[in-house]
Amino acid sequence: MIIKKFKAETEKDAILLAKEELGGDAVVMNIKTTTPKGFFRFLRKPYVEVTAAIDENIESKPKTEPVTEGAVPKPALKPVPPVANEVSAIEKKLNDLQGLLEKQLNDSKIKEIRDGSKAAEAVVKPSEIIGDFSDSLEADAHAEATQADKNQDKKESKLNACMQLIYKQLLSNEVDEKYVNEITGEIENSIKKDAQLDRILGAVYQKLVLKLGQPSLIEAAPGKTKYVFFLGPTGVGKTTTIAKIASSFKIKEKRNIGLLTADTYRIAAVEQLRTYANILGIPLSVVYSASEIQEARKDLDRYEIVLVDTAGRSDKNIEQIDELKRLISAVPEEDREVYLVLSATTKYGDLMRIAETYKEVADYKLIFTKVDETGTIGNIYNILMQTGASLSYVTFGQNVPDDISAADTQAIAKQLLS
Ligand SMILES: Nc1nc2c(ncn2[C@@H]2O[C@H](COP(=O)(O)OP(=O)(O)OP(=O)(O)O)[C@@H](O)[C@H]2O)c(=O)[nH]1
Ligand SMILES: [Mg+2]
Repeated sequence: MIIKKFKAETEKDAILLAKEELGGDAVVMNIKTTTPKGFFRFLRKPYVEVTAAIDENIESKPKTEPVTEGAVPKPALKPVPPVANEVSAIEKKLNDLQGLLEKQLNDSKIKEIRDGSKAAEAVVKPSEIIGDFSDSLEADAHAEATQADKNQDKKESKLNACMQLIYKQLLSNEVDEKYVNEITGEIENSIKKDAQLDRILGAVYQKLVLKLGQPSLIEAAPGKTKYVFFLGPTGVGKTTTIAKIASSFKIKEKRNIGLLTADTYRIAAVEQLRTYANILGIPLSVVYSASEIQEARKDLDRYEIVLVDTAGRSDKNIEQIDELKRLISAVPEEDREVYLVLSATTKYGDLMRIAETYKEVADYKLIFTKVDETGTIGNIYNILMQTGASLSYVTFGQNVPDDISAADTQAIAKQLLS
């Protein structure tokens, strides 16, 4: 991975410079507008500094080739030869990095999330952070580079030491060890042995973002009604999430939407959704069994999108899971989308079991709720890797409609490294 900075008067020009030098596959990692400081600041113009990166492997290929995920075998992390001084030096850098990240998180937007004052845009832009990785480590990394080529063994031990620290960092954020091995193995196989720490971090960050993929959100099908089912265990936040999404569709996007609930299991469940439906002015239909969906569709087929609430179901109750299957099958596959709602606070083992059971019900996309209630989000990564499902939304609080956003995979990757 090569990380370079490009300065120009405008953001557009700086990105152009980056693309010219690094090629079309270059990834913009940070954009910083700098206002001149000091006595002669009036004589200097503000400028924009873009930090861009390109995978070295990609650079050696023709520049038009798309970035592909390397299917490189992933050996477990090799034990690091004891190079105590180097390890502690790198450890210090990572600690500095951690301090920097924590300061940024506390200072700025995460605080806003906790205060409940911002929604989608409140997720910290990890590109800002990765820029700071480079800034804070640049000088050290340069000094390191001049020493690094003394001999091959030393280079390898340095790389191993860096990788092991990143390895520990991912583990401490509860990324499953097998996925940590996968990531670090792929990076070790693709990065130069004498790569500097900021480059290694950048490469891991980029790898995480690629593996997390782009969020896949609810989409209307032109001329047809899309039925969007929300499934999941009890109390994870299905109904609240539906209310948040319904509000956004109705108020921000001015879409013609309907609500349907099949959750007649709890007496208060229908009333909960009806309250939101009344506030938002969205019609609500209720069905008591899968067979009633066909009848309800006669009326609901005039809406663009129908959000369907279901009763929380234990993955251990086969009968309930079968009932869910029947409910979903009442709508043809091409007219439906299924979202499995999981709480980020659920234990990894339970999440794995739930995700597997619901696979039998339908192909689903994932929504993670209650990310505000946990300090470690490794499970989001783990379940994505385990299921191969796409991530869609994350929710981070009880406030309807604010506490939801499309999953920001850059923010997640950054948090996994912080
Ligand atoms: N902290 C936090 N609480 C949430 C979030 N989403 C939902 N909740 C809360 O979780 C509780 C359960 O939410 P519901 O929407 O009723 O959950 P459900 O999955 O529909 O529950 P059942 O219908 O009983 O299966 C409520 O107190 C919500 O306010 C979130 O992102 N963060
Ligand atoms: Mg509910």
